[in-house]
Amino acid sequence: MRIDIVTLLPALFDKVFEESVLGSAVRNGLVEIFLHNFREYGDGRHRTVDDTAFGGGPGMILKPAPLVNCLRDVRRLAAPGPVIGLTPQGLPLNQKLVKELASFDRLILVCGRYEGFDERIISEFDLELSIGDYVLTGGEIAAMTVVDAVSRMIPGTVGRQESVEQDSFYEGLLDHPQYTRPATWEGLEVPAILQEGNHAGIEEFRHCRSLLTTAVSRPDVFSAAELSDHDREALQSLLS
Ligand code: 6GU
Repeated sequence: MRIDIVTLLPALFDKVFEESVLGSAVRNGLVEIFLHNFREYGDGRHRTVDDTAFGGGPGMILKPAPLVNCLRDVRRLAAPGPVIGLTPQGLPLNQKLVKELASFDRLILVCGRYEGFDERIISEFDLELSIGDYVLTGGEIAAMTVVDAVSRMIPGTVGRQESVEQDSFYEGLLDHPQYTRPATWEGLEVPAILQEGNHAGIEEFRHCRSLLTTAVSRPDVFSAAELSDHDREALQSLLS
């Protein structure tokens, strides 16, 4: 997958794309990332990219021309892909959207700074995305989040694809708790069933714990999950 990122702060991305799982996906060519600084398209000697708001108000607004001119050049660099603006007004990112985004061969991510984009920039976007109900100083950290979440859906980026398939949210439920050695630590025991070789039993135990954790900590996710009759019975017996 090719990901183009349009930003005023390309240097912010360096470490994130060099290190860890994402770094190795980049080195292995599973994900190709290109950074584009739209400051280069700014007006005048100072390469100005922002101005005050019409109608007044605090903060600076990103001017349409520099960003849109940059974006048009970026689009032409490769086969088309959705142009995604990162804004707090966008569609909230979730795992289902991440999976859909991972099916494209190319994504173009546009990061804003200052108080926001001039509204005429927005019509260039195929989609606006938000990473949650809080405000960041710019879209860069949101773009990193999108790149990270999408990259790990590409086969080969995460060591074993099963680990992706067992993630929180993958089947619409949160992950079950995990344990590693030692079996007893500071008096706390790993559940006995996990220490025995009964694979069907372990599956059942984990699935029940997923259901329970989801019901307790994310009732919104739980109500959206498709439960089987077996799931309902299992929960009933846990709660009775
Ligand atoms: Cl995508 N951008 C900004 N600036 N703030 C956010 C966000 C994006 N998502 C949540 N908060």
